[in-house]
Amino acid sequence: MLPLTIAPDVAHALKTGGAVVALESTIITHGMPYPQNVEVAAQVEDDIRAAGAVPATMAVIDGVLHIGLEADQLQALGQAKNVAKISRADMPACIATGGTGATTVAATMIAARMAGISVFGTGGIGGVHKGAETSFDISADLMELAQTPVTVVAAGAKAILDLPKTLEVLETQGVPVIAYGQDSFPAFWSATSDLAAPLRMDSAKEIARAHKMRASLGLPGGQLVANPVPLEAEISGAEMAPVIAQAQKEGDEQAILGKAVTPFLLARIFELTHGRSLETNIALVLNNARLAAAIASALAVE
Ligand code: PSU
Ligand code: MN
Repeated sequence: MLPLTIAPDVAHALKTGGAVVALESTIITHGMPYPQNVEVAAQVEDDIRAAGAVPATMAVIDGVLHIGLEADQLQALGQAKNVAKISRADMPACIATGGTGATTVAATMIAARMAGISVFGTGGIGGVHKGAETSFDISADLMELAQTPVTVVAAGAKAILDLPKTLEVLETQGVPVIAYGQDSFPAFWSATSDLAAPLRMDSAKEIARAHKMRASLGLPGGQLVANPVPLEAEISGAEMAPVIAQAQKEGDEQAILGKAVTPFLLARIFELTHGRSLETNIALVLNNARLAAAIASALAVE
């Protein structure tokens, strides 16, 4: 038996065909420092409600999979130390052993699919790391997008990753990558990169239709919607490049590996930019939540 708790407002929306947006919790526990992490998590939920949808933040708490968290649970997660970061591989063991863990993009997609939630808003997805040709470090997020039918709204992929290789793997896996309102594939802190996105759409309605069409064709998997950070909040690629290179060099020197790589780089980049990267991160997460709410609303009426 699966220990599962669905928050009352989420359960109600799902039952009545209302719009619901899934949210991850690794961004809270491993992606941002306290107290901004908890403030942003609450603001994201407020913005989704203001847009007429219901937020469902996912986490495993004491062996129970939660679809939608209460404010005090968000607070506790945001302050807790040593919360596990759970992806597809870790989820069953975490639940079975009564553990507590924050869900990555992959694990959040799994939880969303189980609950019947089709749209998920986050910051950036995991991808192919630089040097993957020797480290084999490729995020499970990419394979999840290929098999779990959830549309994920992210600000592209972080420039700490190898973006061309990330796009190649997504193509190989048959994942539609849709830039929102522009041709360029966004690079998280920067609104554009020098890579063209494979697809472009200009409305939430089109994205909702494409989501439904994948199911109509009997295709597994979801879609990645790459939503550029608002221009007034971006940090240009030229400005980020040396910062990323520095963080990467330190990570290599300290032999940071596996799950620890992404949190290490995000924390170092926060320090190296004197907190500016976090301002940008917050702006893009809120922007993605609003687009996710619009897509979920469009899906609800289609
Ligand atoms: N993007 C952010 N902050 C984060 C992450 C992504 O802005 O904390 C997290 C997401 O949960 C994503 C995970 O699924 O990092 C990817 O980790 P890895 O590279 O270890 O697969
Ligand atoms: Mn990895």
